[in-house]
Amino acid sequence: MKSKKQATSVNRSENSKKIDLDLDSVNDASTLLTTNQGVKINDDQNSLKAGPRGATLLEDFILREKITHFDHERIPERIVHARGSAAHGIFKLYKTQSKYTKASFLTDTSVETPVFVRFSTVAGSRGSTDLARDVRGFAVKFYTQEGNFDLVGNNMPVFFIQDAIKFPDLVHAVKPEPHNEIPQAASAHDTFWDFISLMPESAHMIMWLMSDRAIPRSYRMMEGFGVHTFRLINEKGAAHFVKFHWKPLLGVHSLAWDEAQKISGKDPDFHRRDLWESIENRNFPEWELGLQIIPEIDEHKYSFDLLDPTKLVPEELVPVQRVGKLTLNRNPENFFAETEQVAFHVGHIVPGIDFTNDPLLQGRLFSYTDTQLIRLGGPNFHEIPINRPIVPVHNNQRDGFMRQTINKGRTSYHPNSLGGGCPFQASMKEGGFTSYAEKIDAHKVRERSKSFFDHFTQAGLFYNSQSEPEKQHIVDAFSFELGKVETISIRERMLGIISLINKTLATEVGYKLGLKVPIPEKPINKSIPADGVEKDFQPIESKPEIEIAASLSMANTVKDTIKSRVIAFLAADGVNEQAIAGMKKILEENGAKVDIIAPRLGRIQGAGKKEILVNQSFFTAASVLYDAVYVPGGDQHIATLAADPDAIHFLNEAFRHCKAIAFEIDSKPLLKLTYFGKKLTSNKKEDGLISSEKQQDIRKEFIKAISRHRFWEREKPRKIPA
Ligand code: HDE
Repeated sequence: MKSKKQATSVNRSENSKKIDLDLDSVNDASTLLTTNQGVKINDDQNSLKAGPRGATLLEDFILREKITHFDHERIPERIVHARGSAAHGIFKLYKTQSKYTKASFLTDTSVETPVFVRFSTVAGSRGSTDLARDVRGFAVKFYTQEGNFDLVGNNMPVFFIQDAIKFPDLVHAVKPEPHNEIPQAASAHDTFWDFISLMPESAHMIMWLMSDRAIPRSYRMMEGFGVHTFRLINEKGAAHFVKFHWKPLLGVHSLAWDEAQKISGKDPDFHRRDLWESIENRNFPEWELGLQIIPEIDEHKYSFDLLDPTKLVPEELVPVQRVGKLTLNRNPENFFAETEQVAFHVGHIVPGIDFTNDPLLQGRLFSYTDTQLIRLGGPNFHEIPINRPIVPVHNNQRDGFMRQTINKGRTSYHPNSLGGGCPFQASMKEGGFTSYAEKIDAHKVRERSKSFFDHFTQAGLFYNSQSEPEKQHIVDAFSFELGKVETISIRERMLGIISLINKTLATEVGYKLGLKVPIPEKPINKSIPADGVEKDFQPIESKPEIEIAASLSMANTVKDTIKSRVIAFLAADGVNEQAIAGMKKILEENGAKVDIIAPRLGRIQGAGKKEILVNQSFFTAASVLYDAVYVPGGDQHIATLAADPDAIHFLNEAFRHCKAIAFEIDSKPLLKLTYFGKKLTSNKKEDGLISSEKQQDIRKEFIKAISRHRFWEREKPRKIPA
């Protein structure tokens, strides 16, 4: 056996060429080919046959093992959240939260808790695009010193439905339609909007889904939310309600919808690649864990019900306290073993954290174990390395498919005397989990609390809190999605629901759909109260505590960094190398990445005869994959680009998607050929267009512009070709 780091040859056959490999990528147990039973294989080229031209023998256990394993390489993908990407990291607490919880990872600031985080889209299958308009999963497994805690959240703080019993209906409606399996990873189809238009409780979530939050720039630039209200329990057994948040240190940023659709073609792995490369480049993604703490006494204080997962607690009412930092610093070694096999469960909690009666959360507590049984093939999925806690596991559970542990001894029951009574129950002092003793005194009913029946107030609050461009994007998203719906009555019914959220929004969407806003059908909540008589409850309208919540708009996010942004430099032979070098240096010093894009790969020659390495060509790159564009000067280079339609398209598209573009004064002949070049001749200053003619310090101005992310105001008037 060779040591792990030693270079070696992987194939020992006499005539084969020796290949030197870093043994990190090779199984370190042995360098010889073996069966799964460890038997060394002598011939991996031929199956066992009755003579060279004879039938293959059933006896060939090597062939059968190999083919059988291959046949089972794919496991059922997740029914939802199938498309995902993940990374390892650590969580570090800033300040003890012992006032609220006894969970050690939230009380002991000396501990670094290892984590594994998986981001996902919901509707698409495993191979679908990262860029779907969709909710993003944000699932975090904390390997704490008291066992695993999974915070299985999303990038939106609310959900479509209030009760778990509707989840299969929701998912059937959004998945590709059953007769023709169309469309993939998209909610823009009849069955989804049919369901939604009949489910008024989804109104708030639909506003988030139609907003730019559904098309993030990067997983690293998304917020995360635990969605449900949970409980924190302290050492004395006292409880507080809590909402969990993740706040990205790079701010919350999104793409343009046109851009997202194009990226789906140019690089459907865009988010996966972005996460992977950021970690490889040591631009470690970071979030702060935020807690909104609500005393138990305030349970009924608000105009909404804390147990209703279609409502959020505005930060303006209960501030988010940032208590620690999550840093993702290591990519998985093996996608299948880690990202695919990780099994999250909202029911994985540790002492100091507990549930509430949110009916969606209660249903999830059943679903996540059940789904792993089918997906990972049995009850032993906790033994897969990525799912194992870092603390020892001792119990009397035994056997089953794929059992890894070799339990020793005679006893697998409790109480026992033959095994000395082991394993023992843990007292509270020893860290044993005890459930919060919430008082329950009620009739058994299939009913929903009336406090869940205000479906439109927070949907309206969300809309009112958006900036003008964000509002416009919501109009566009509804117009796109409902425009793809074939059944006119569904479009109309949905328009009616939108009018209950905001009349102007409904009128604008109606205009785009060529439909009059109908008088909305009265949404009805069917319920059977305790007296057994079926009643229809009309939605209620509560008086919100606030009219606008600034925290809900991405316009108010962090906009002071260009860290990890990717900037395109367009160049051709004859480019001014000093301009390139100067701009590149300052952007990289500020944490951005630069790609030189030219008509061909290889090296180009600058005006001063210096060679410049090209990173991408117009064949391999596209403006939608970049955050900003820089056009250096140089007569010959500008003339070449001006004659290249791909270069002109690149610039037009970057302009259309509201990106920062910086150009040196001598690039004018190229810019004149672009859509926005005409604007340059006027003296009117266009935000985000930076020219060495107009700005004193083009480099400083460019950095400021990139950190603003996008200049959405540019979309007005909205007739920009590209
Ligand atoms: Fe999930 N959800 N969910 N969900 N969910 C799954 O579990 C389910 C809900 C969320 O990266 C499944 O292992 C039910 C809300 C994430 O592996 C499944 C209900 C929120 C992930 C399941 C919900 C989530 C899942 C599919 C309604 C945000 C991906 C595969 C009662 C707070 C985790 C799996 C990963 C995955 C069921 C609603 C988040 C089938 C029944 C609300 C991030 O068990």
